[in-house]
Amino acid sequence: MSTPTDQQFLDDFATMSTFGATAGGGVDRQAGTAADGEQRRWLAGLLEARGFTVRYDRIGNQWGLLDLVPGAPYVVVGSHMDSQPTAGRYDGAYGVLAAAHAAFRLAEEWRTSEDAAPALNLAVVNWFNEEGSRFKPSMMGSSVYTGKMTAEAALAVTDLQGVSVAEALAALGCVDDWDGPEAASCAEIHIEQGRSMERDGVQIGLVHSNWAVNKYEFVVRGEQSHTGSTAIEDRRDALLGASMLVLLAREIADAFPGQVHTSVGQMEIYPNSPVVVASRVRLLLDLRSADEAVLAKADAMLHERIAAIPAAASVELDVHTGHSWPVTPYQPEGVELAAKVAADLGLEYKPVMTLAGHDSTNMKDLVPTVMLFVPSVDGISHNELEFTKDEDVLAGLAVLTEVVRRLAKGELARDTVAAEAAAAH
Ligand code: HGY
Ligand code: MN
Ligand code: MN
Repeated sequence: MSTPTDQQFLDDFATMSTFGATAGGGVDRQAGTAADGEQRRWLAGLLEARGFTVRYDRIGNQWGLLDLVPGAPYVVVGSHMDSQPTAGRYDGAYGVLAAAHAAFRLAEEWRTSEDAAPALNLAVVNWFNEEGSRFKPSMMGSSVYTGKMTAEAALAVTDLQGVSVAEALAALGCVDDWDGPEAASCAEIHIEQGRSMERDGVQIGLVHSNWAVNKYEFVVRGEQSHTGSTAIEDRRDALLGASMLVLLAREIADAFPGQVHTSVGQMEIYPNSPVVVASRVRLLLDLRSADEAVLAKADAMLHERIAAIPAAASVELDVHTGHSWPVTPYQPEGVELAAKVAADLGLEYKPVMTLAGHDSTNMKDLVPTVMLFVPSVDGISHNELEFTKDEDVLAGLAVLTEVVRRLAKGELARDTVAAEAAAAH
C-alpha cells in the first residue's frame, strides 16, 4: 500500500463527515448512538486495511494497534469521534482522522526503511464519549483509561431515556473485557474552538495548560400547579428558580470580565407542559477560569448568591458537584518538542491554553502528552458552522506526524522523562 496523500486525508475527512450528517452541514453523532457505531465501523475498516488491529476496551474506547516492537508500550495518538447534537465536523473527529493518517504515513515509512525503526508501538485511539452530552460526565473513555473513574461507574451511567452506557456499547458491539494498551506517551490534535490563533495568524497552537472547571448539577424543586388559576403568591415555580440560576451564572462571568466563563447548557423541566407551573428542574451549570484563585472567588460568589433563591422563588434547591478539574500543565518537554517540529516545518506557532477539556487533559496526568491546536475560523465550535481551512488541517497533520515519529523513537516516553527527572536530582 502506498503512503496516503494530503488529498486522501481530505477525501477521508469528507467521508467521515457523512456519518450523522445534519441538514445544516454539521454532524449529530452522540456517544453510543447508531451514527457513532457506523462511524466506528468505518474507522475500523480504514485501520484494518492498513494492517492495524482494531480492539475495544471495557469502556468502549476504540484502539487501532500497530505492533512492531514485541512487548514495548505504545505511543497513544487520537481524540474522539462522538459529537454534541447539531455539532461541527471538526471537534474531535479531525484529531482521530489526523492520528490515523499520521500513523499510516509512519507505518508505510517503517515498512519500507529499516533505519527508521521505532522503539515503541503505536496505538490510534477514538476515545468513547468525550462530549458527555448523552452520558455524563464528559471525557468518560479517557477518565476510565487513566483510572480517574471506574469502568463500573461509567458503564452504569444512563441517558435521559434510561439507557445505560453498558447497554449502548453492547448494542454497538464496541466493548470488550480489556483495559487497553499500555501507554508510554500521548499526542492529540484538535481545533482551537476559540479565536486567538486566527487573530495572531498562527497555524499551530502548543497547548501548555488547561483552564480549571467546576461543573454543578442543580435540582430546583417546587410544586406543580395551574399557570392560570394559581395565585402568584401561592406558586412554587421551579422554572423561576432555575431561571435565577441562569442569570446568576452570567452575573458571575460579568463580575470577572474576561477571566471567568459560565453557562447553563442543559435544563430538564418537569412536567414541561403548557399551562403547568414546573415542579422540578434539573440543570447543569459550569464555571471556568485560567486562574484557580479567580475560580475560587467565582465559586464563592455562586454559593453565596444561590442562598437567596429558595426564598425569592419559593423553591428548594439541591446542589451536586458534577465534574471538575484544576489548572494543570502539559509536560514542558512536550511543548518544546512540538515547537521544534513546527519550526522545522517552517510553520508559525505559539503557546496556548485550552479552555475546553480534552482527553489529553486526562492523559497528561498518566504519561507525557503533546497537545496541538489548529485554528478555528471565527472561533465557532459546538455549532454546525465550525470550520478550519484545509491548509491548516494539513499543516496540523504534518506536525502531528512528525511529533508521533519522535515519540515513537522514545522521545518523551514515560520512562525516559522519569529517568531524566531522577538524574536531575
Ligand atoms: O470542556 C468540556 O467540558 C468538555 O469536556 N470538552
Ligand atoms: Mn473535542
Ligand atoms: Mn466538543
